Amino acid sequence: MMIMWRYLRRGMSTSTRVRALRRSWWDHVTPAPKDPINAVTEAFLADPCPYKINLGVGAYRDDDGKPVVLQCVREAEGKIAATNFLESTCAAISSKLVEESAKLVYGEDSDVIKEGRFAGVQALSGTGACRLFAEFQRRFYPDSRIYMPDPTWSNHHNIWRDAQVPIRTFHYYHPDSKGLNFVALMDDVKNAPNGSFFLLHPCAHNPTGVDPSDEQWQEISSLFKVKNHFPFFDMAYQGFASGDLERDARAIRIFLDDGHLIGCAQSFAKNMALYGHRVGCLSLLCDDKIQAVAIKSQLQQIASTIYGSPPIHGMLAVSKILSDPDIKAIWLKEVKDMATRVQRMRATLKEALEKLGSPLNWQPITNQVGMFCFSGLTPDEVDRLAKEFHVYMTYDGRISMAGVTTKNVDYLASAIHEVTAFDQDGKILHTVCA
Ligand code: KET
Repeated sequence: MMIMWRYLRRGMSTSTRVRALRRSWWDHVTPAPKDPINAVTEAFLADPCPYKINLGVGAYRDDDGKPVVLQCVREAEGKIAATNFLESTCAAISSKLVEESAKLVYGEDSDVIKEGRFAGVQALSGTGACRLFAEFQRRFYPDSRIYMPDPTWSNHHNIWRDAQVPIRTFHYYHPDSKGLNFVALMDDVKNAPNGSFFLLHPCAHNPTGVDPSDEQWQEISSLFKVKNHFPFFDMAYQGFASGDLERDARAIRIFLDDGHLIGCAQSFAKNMALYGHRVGCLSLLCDDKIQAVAIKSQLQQIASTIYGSPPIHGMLAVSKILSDPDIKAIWLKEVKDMATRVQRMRATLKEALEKLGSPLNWQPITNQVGMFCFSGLTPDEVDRLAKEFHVYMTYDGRISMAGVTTKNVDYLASAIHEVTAFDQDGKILHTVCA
């Protein structure tokens, strides 16, 4: 600044002065690191190849590879379009959304619902719900950390980092077995300081597709009780693991039965295919109604300073779907259909790789659940898939199974077989089962 004023005093022209001032404001701003998932979409869009495949972002696609508008959403939109909403009715419907969302997670007949022992707010999809909670955690437990699984959805790290909550990871995935590293996970839970915050994926873990069994969840919950840890569940794929929303809530119900106070971020981006509408919910269980009122007001206050209030259109549709029994029945069937299509593609991809004589073990494709398959493909192999075969996925080898269709699955299998069995010069890479 001092140097600049010296220049100004020496009689620079006005435009030079303005430019000097402008340069000084933003010179230090460099490009942010690319988001690993959005970077895949960008590379895919820039590729002119007609048979390219996008297996990056975890958003549902139909068997033609197209985004879907679910029938339940069409029905709900038909009903809400006829109504003229006043501000007060929107607030009431937002509360309805929160109540119905909480029922999905904690159970229609659960005591927390009957007694109103939860604080919930509408949130900007799953990301917004996580961000609100991270901010809440920092405000009310400023010295706490968050423990998250290794690996986890890449944005979890950014969200808690931006909220200035220190991050620790806990063991989760075993690359050799391509399954859960349960022993190491339990050790990490045990060794964390008592009263730590833990981020858990209740079903369809992203990116691994590996979930603990009910018995393992039970053990985790019991250890959380002993250690007095706080479980925060990020529920972005309810319905996608098993096709049944109740079944996919079982991990949370196990914790609930053990008497934990729980936090939960919910997203309707995938299970209602409403990605662009940003509809979600954050709920925190409380000891009583008085606590619930206080916590809700704090969450609302955090939201109001960041974005005011959330958009209403998607919220109206989701509220309608959840509260109208006929439309809800359509939705439950559609969730089942989406999950079944993804499961079918898992089986088909595995079979196709085996038919090609791939020497690798592809069993994990069907053992894993949810939207993703953590394939074990290396960054080099992922790179070759994009450059030689126009198949795009994140560098950690995560395949969004929602992008696999009956039309592209054979091509995908041969591309994966090529990059895993042969090097770029056609030399054989593997001869025995890995
Ligand atoms: N939690 C998890 C575990 C998750 O995978 C996502 C999105 C979100 C929260 C955020 O969801 P939303 O409701 O859209 O805010 N994951 C996929 C999409 C993305 O990154 O945007 C993905 O991993 O591809």
